[in-house]
Amino acid sequence: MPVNALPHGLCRDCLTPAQTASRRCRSCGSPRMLAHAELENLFLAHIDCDAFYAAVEKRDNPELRDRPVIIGGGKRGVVSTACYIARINGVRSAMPMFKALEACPEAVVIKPDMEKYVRVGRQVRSMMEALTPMVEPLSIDEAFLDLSGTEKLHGAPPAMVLARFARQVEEEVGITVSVGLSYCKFLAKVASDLDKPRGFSVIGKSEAFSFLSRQPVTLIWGVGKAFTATLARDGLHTIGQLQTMERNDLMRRYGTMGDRLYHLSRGMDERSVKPRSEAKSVSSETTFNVDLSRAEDLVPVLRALSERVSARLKKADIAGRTIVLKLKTTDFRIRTRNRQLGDPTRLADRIFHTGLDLLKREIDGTRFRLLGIGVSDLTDAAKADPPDLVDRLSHKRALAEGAMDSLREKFGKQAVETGYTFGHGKAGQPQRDGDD
Ligand code: DCP
Ligand code: MG
Repeated sequence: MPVNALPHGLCRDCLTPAQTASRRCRSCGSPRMLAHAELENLFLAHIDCDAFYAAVEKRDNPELRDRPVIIGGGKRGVVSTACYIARINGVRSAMPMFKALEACPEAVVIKPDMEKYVRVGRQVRSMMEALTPMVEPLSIDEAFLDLSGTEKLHGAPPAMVLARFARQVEEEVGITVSVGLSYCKFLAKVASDLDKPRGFSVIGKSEAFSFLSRQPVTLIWGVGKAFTATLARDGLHTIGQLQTMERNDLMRRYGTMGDRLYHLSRGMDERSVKPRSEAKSVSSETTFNVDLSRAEDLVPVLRALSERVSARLKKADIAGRTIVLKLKTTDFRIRTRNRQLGDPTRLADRIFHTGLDLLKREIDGTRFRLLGIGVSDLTDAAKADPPDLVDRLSHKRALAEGAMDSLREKFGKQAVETGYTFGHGKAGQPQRDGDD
């Protein structure tokens, strides 16, 4: 067999290609064989780490290896995740801690160390990015990979590349992953969950329809608790039932979700893998219903936009050093004004006050149809907003903003409004908003 020939099977331990579907590897005797008629034609993968937080803690403390481990019990008092030993006893993510300990009293409970998990998650992600630039992260421990067109580069088809990757993560990171390989996102994600932990499942085109027919409707992406209940009221429980229905009928009953049910139930999913592009700046802008010229109308809008930019920076765990104000006059002239800060920021308050300084100089009776605020020179959030000892007030403001963030997280966005946005700025109500 030439080096680049496409194997129909392979051993996941010693990575030897196998042309036939034997139960054990002829080379190393391992039973972890992977074989599928379409193995050489499938390129869309979903990779998800197994019991992620718990696996990282077990790696760092080998004494925990054979013990049930639960990560959680932080502020919310629920289980973040549990290792597979604890899961055998019925412990699950999002379960209240007291219930988890009822189910598994001998479990070792560990408080989450988010910084560590983010670090490990990034390490795994950069290993994925070494395989292909087409990596779309879904969360801290999972991503889609489109490996089409990488065969020449790797000298091996995607299935082999993925098996190699899984082994490499075990050796270099010290945790395990599960892989799903298919021809579309929906089934790749479903596949990665079929054989956890240390799994590798393949769903080919030939069996997709019959495989799906036996599954519950809850497997379909977007079918949550409420929608499952709606479908159950209509007597629909399995994907097989959806497969017998007309598209028009499903759409009439369930709107756009009906369209999704129609396609996904048949294994039709055209969504492509979208790598998260490195943003050069984060900004937000608004085009007004009526042109505005007065500070009292513009300032509340600036405040709201600053909050939005800040929220997005915080979510992405980044910060920026340059604040950019953008204005568009009624004759469509664009004015941009920049200011570089001493340290990068992601705080709404600093973005707003810097933007306000820039805005004040532009208020001279000119009528504006658009206002935007953004942050560029992006960096990691770790360097952002050091406690400012000189300006105690700004430090206090940063703390207050942290407190507002946690309130918002708890009670929703509307719970906390600052003096600038609350009840102001009706005239500046957006006609059209845009984020970049
Ligand atoms: N997580 C959490 N709260 C939840 C679900 C998950 O804090 N309700 C965290 C802990 C998990 C991590 O996110 O370790 C990844 O989530 P997964 O859903 O991928 O769960 P695990 O990786 O823990 O387990 P699995 O092997 O099922 O993927
Ligand atoms: Mg996981």
